[in-house]
Amino acid sequence: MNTRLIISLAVSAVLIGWAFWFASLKPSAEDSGAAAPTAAIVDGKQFIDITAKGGYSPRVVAAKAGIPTVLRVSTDGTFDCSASVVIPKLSYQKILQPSGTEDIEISAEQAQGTLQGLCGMGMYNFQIKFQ
Ligand SMILES: [Cu+2]
Repeated sequence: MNTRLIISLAVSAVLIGWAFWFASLKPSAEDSGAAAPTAAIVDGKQFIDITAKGGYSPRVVAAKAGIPTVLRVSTDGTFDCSASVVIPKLSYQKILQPSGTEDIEISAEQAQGTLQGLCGMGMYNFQIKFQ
């Protein structure tokens, strides 16, 4: 009887802790939009560089909407889950090499609004703001 109670208390403590942790992640994803680095445009094509290692940097990139874009994700000894990149809007999902670069093509039509990328677990994210 007692062990059951202890187990159920422990389980609810973990669940509550998890919910708080999740809730605390949301605002930090939004408020980093102030000083967003801007993507470089070379010969009508846009290049965005993001480094994946213990998260993504920069977290927010400002880009021009409606032009073909290459998202270049670099890894450098990345053995955490940020090497597992998911971009829901592009139906993109790939586990990158621990060190290297990966070019992800974004068509002019896809370069609209905010494009969000996540790690495989959804704990790290980055945003490309096409405007
Ligand atoms: Cu993760």
